[in-house]
Amino acid sequence: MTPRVAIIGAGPSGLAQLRAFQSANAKGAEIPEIVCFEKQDDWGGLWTYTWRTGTDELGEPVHSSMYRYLWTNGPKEGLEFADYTFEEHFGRNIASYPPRAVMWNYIKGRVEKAGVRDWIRFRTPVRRVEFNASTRKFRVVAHDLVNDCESDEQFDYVVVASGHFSTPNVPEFKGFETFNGRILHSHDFRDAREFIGKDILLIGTSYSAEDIGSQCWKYGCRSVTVSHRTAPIGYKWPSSWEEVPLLRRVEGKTAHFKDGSSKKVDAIILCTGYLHHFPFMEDSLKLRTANRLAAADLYKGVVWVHNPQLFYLGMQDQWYTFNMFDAQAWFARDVMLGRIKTPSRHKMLEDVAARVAAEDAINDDYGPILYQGDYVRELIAETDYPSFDVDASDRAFVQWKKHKKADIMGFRDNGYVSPMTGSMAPVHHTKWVSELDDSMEGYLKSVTR
Ligand code: FAD
Ligand code: NA7
Repeated sequence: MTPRVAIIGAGPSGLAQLRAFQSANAKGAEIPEIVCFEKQDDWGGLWTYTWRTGTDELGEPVHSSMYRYLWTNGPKEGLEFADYTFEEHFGRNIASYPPRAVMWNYIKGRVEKAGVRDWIRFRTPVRRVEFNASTRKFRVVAHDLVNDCESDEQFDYVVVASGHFSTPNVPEFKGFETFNGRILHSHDFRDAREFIGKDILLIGTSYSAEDIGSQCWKYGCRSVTVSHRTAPIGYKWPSSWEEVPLLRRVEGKTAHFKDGSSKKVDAIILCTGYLHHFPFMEDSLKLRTANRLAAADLYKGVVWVHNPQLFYLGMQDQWYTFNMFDAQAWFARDVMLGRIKTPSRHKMLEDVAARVAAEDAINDDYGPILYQGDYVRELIAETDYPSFDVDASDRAFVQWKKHKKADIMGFRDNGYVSPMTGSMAPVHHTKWVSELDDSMEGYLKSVTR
């Protein structure tokens, strides 16, 4: 009987898995029957924009955490598909930090070309995955939201590609229940213009804090205060920014910090990250990991060490994204096709431990980039995923980091060399600080500075 594969999610990771199987099939390989379950009504994962927050029109938690005016926070040269370049999609090279709509178009372009949309059941969240040790099959229960009915099917393999930047981590601080302003998590942030003229307080010091603060500053908030638990971000911020220690309590509209200082604020945005959240996986199959480069219990960062018929894609903290998901999907595909044999559980656990130790030994800002570049290099060497110049991607990331340190509001005005074509990206026609148009048409206008 033809084996059956269930893929959970049609974001960049799930789509990488579809493309991996389709490309093997196009080269003459027999492939399993594929069913991809996707809870949203379109593909692209986080890159689909919705104005909605909370629950959607069918009562599902809204997946996307992306917001208006979002431009990529890292260079596109770190995520380019090796089998589908930006030049192929847009007919020319484009600048290095595309806004969300441009990225979504690029993501869709590859899978439209591959013709895999029919493998996806949209508006169908997976509710339950169980494994039967005697039949060695998974039971997958999914909910067709439109017709409000459940399916209950057996699969030989399951690939979890449901993302991990969607379920917010929401700490509470003393006085929140009586705060006289707005409190939200970055997952629910949508439009910086809401905060024009306001004093905002951000908790957290990672990408969401940096970018949401920069957005609000760019669109005209009055001040940005960033509160840290561990250490300040430390970039050269504009004059209306300040970095302060951790929030202790709020009273009325006044926020009090650990060092005794205080500030009156209109809104508090919790940029406190996300939870790896898999309520649909039975306990023994559930990934429990921190947001780190070496995710727990995943051999080669992909295969569930406790049951190698189960795969998790894209569960690491991410510098590399799309081409890393591809490298993982090609690897998972080859395990499922029997082209790659997984070692004993003991050896797989050793592999995880070695990755954790290597990550723990990193001691500078650039180490994580090179670590993840090495990981991508390792995986692509083991499959027929097109080889590419990972060094060029590493270099783009290293330059990106330096550009941020030099000018946090200007780093997006730089361009980098494509690891796929070797061509240098043009600079965008308008400087990021004064570019208020994030539409695809606006971005692709061929006006030069
Ligand atoms: P997701 O994109 O989250 O896709 C997961 C999919 O699974 C979704 O479509 C979801 O609906 C579906 N799903 C979830 N649960 C179920 C279920 N039970 N049943 C069926 N379907 C389900 N990366 C970059 O490279 N550059 C950036 O600039 C960048 N900016 C970002 C900005 C923000 C605000 C965030 C939150 C992330 C950003 N990222 C960025 C990282 C992002 O994680 C990746 O780019 C990418 O979207 C991850 O792909 P994924 O498929 O693993 O997960
Ligand atoms: P991250 O990268 O997981 O960062 C979370 C931040 O939140 C980090 O600075 C944490 O501080 C901070 N945090 C977490 N819990 C708390 C509490 N309880 N109190 C104070 N501070 C806290 O999440 P992001 O949303 O920034 O980025 C996720 C993705 O979205 C990323 O890939 C981007 O591309 C967009 P810590 O340093 O641990 O003290």
